[in-house]
Amino acid sequence: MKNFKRTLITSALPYANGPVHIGHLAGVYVPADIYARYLRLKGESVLFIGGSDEHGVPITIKAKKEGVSPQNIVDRYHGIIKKSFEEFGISFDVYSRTTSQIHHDTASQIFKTLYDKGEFIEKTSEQYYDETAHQFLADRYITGECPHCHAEGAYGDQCEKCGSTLSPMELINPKSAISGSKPVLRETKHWYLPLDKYETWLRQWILEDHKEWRPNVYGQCKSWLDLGLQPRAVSRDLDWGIPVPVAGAEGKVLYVWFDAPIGYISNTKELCAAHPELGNWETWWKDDTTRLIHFIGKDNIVFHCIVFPVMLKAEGSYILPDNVPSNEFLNLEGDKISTSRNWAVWLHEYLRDFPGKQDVLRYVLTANAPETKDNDFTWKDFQTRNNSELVAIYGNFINRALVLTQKFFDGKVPEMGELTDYDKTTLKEFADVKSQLEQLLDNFKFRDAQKEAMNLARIGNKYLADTEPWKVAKTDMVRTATILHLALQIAANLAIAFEPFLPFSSQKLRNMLNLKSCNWNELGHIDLLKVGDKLGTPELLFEKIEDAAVEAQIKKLQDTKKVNELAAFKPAEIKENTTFDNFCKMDIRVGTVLECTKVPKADKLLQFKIDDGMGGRTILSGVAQSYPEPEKLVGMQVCFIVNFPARKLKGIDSEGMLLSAEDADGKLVLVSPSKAVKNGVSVG
Ligand code: B3M
Ligand code: ZN
Repeated sequence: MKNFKRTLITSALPYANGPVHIGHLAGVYVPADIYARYLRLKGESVLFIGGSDEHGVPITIKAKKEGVSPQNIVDRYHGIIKKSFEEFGISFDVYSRTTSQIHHDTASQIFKTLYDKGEFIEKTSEQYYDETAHQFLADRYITGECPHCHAEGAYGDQCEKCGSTLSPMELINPKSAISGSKPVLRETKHWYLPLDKYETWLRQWILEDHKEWRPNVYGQCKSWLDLGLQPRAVSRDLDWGIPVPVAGAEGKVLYVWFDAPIGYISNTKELCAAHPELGNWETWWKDDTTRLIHFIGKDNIVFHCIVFPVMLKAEGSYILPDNVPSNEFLNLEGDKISTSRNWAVWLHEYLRDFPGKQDVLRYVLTANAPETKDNDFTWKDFQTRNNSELVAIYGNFINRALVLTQKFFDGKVPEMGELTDYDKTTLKEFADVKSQLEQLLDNFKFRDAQKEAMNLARIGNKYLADTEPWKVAKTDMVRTATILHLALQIAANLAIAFEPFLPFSSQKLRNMLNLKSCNWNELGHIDLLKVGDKLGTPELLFEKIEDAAVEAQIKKLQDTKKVNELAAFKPAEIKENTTFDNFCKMDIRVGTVLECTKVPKADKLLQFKIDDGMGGRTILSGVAQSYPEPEKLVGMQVCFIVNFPARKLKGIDSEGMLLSAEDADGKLVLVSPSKAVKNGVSVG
């Protein structure tokens, strides 16, 4: 292991075209923040770099849709995203943006250096051009019929219906999404980064020298390398982005994935310029005693493990990442999180619904972190983890220790007397919590690390439950003092151990304990509080989350699902023409339900007794699953066909057929006149 002197932590730059949701937090920002806080607490030299990714086609599409400029879009979302991160305690040293001047200069400079070194291949190819809008079309700007599933409206890069990856040339009947016109092919020149040239080097650097990378990351890199790398275009014909800084490149900008990772460098520069005490930015990026760690989601692996390292290697003066702890995806209630389907828990909405509960979400997202495989967030699990872990274990322990100290010792840390064997066993149990936590955190196992911290709370909680100081106080104040002394020392340890994970609660706990310092190296000590120290006022560290609160969230998601289903609903195709005579042959009538009951041994059927104005009739209908309380239908008017031959179902004669329609949930809804009419009247 190399002797590193400092750590540079980066976290993926989110696209500034929408707010951030729990998937972002779980996948990238919470783990990166835990790591940054942990290293800072250890007194190490660390920078944590963030920022918004403000270029790329999706931003221009959103702007066009809203009829505003791309700048307007990124200004809006950069603000919203930055605020959400602040509110959740993501402790960036800098959170800047790729539209900054310093970033434009830095990215142009790096492109220029590679260009001058002859690192790019120039290639002319044919691309779709919109002659009405006078511009080349990005893949997303071309729609047409999917060559695989033949759905209309597939994009030039992907068909959302069948999920296949496409190239614009494969689309059948391509259309420009800008003008609607048929695009033509036109020649255009672009610059390509020859990844293939670096394949041998990459194989050595990743597959041999970084076997310690997470299996999902290592595996993805290996399959890319095994498939063989191709030169990748690093420029685009677009009017939003960083202009390609060479002569003859008018109307062309750097590909967003070329400039975005350079944002890590630009943002470091910006930070160091404003804070000379942090040293020169180059020390952070060019000195090989700096350890560079990229936190990202799995869809960004190739860019951070292959493309960006090749850019840096080709440039020649930069360090390369030491590790890229990428997470898999977090799903929501069993479905993939999706911005377009609004299937997400948005951070700003969470805070509106659960004010002050940032740590609860941080805790649950880490407890379920998708470190090795995709994981699921459910509101039920959120509630359970809060109520039976944060409240019942951690919160309960802290509350007991503090309230009892208040009650028996006037809120001052009591004297520690002689230790019993049980005390000693308890102390032993948490003696190595520091080394255990370090072992996990150093290896990016945040989920297990948090479990370990919770285990310490469990030890404390059990200690009080077993020693029962509230009972001992009736007979032995010396022993009570010892118990509470130890409990308070464990509490102080918890404030440190949980700081990286639950920073808000740790701060609150430190206030309650009047604990001034918070130093990782003191973890495991039992002299963090001094006898006679006055404690602050005890407050609840966590509160119970009631059923109604999570039910409201579940309901909100169910409503979203309904809206999506309605939006996705496509009416059936119109049947072959019929004639008026044919229509008139159908005798449809209106009647009132007199009785309605379940048919025994048939879970789909209801038996209707209907006043049809002609002496009444019985009709069986397969709507039982849609009407669990059939008696409620009594009195309602329904429509039915009367000139069907009667048929026997479950031994009962059914004399007609009720009309119904399917709702968004697939439930059948009986057709009823919008106003009362006479029973027996014809529908036509
Ligand atoms: N904006 C993609 C994303 O948000 C991209 C990450 C850039 S990191 C340099 O998934
Ligand atoms: Zn398709």
